[in-house]
Amino acid sequence: TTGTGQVTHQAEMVIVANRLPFDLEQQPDGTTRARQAPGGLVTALAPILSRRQGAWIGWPGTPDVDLDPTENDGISLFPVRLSQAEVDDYYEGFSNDTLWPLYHDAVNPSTFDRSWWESYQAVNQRFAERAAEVAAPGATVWVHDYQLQLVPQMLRRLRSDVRIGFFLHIPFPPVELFMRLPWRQQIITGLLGADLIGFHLPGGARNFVRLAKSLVGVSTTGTTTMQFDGRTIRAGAFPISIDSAGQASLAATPEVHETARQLRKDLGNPAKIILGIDRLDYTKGIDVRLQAFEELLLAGDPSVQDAVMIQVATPSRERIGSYIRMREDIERRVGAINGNHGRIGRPAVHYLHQSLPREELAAFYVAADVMTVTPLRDGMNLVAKEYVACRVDGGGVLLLSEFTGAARELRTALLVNPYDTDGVKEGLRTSLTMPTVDARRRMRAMRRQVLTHDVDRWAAAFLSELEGTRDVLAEAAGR
Ligand code: ADQ
Repeated sequence: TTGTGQVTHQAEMVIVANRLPFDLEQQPDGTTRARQAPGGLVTALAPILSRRQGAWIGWPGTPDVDLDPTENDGISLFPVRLSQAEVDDYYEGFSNDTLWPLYHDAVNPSTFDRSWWESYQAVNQRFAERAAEVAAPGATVWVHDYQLQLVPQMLRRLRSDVRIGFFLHIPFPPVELFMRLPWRQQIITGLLGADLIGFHLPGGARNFVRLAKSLVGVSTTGTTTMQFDGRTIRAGAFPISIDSAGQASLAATPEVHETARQLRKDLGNPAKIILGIDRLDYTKGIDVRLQAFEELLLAGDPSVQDAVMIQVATPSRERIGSYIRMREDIERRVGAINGNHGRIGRPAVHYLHQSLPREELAAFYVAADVMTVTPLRDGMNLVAKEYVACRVDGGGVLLLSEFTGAARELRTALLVNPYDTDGVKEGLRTSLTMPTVDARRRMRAMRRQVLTHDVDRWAAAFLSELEGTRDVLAEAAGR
């Protein structure tokens, strides 16, 4: 598929996502090359994709460049071109400044801009057309996430023969919030082009079905099966996970062990290490945990004597106003805590605004006595699961927000309401002072959950429901 850009009806399985799983770059000789380590989603889908002439359609990450299709690890990659204006309006605008805040409980106000909506439609149409070109007759097409909610219906109009699945990686909001969206009916209709619509939680599926009934008039059988346009459409819960075994074996390597030991030493061998790892996003509640830590320090609480906090925040969406303001707020708070409570060579909070390699993240997880995951709202939260998978020693405490998808599965985490500052403080104090037997018992139950429910199982569950067979399970198990 390299070179000509002429591709027709050949892939049995097509993934459509805003981003390609690899960054693509043009070589001096004009050919395209993939770089960067693959993420969790592609790791899970790669074996299935390579068995089925799989293709992945997505934006390569740089605006205004035309790249030829290429192949990497047995997956055909089809780049979709986005102009700088489309990155501004479709991606940063409509996706990340309209839908993202609205779908996350409106924790920040959404901007409703009609020109962004125009751009969102145009880009969704382009993705749908690309998928229509690439898919083989009767192929399975799996569309991902909030940036592409119109693709299922647009693709169905072009190709009524293909089977279409859609998975939403973020929460699907309560009906009252969704109703604010000026284009609510179009979004619901767009999604109804799919045969199966997947959410992390049953509540998301229920919200969707209620809206489809009231806005589009679908009829329903049971709670999750809808009839629309002469077709049957199902909505369901498919909680995503990680490559649990891969994460655990990474954490068990001597290199990671040594890096973790060195980290503790570099920190001056504190009594406790408190860790946060997030994309720098206002939904993640980074301010919540800083506030709780600071209040315990201020009160001279014995639990934080000789504790240090590490906050790793991956740079994210750095051109959007709300992200710029939030970053300033977090960095000011970190400065204030260190100014008030640090000593020379011993800051109270270590803050890294950096993206780190997987090995290094694993060492942070291994070193951390308390992992703080305190989002105001989060679809799942894979960081919580990565921490659990990395604790091959059976130690560590997870302080987890109730408002994450992960909280439904990791029942023995220490659950907190991130809006309740006293509750988070109490949770942090409890985490720091928890008796080892109690901590280990909780961690044991969480490890059982994460190790038996990995991302392969998630992909297989979704695809077998979409295709109405158990074959995918066998396929995944046989790898
Ligand atoms: P995100 O909002 O990005 O995902 P999350 O699920 O926690 O949130 O995934 C973040 C990933 O980025 C993790 O794999 C983590 O290891 C990695 N990461 C974080 N900080 C990093 C750093 N500094 N350097 C390198 N890597 C870092 C969205 C939804 C979630 C949902 C996922 C998957 O918002 O709710 O769980 O998709 O569906």
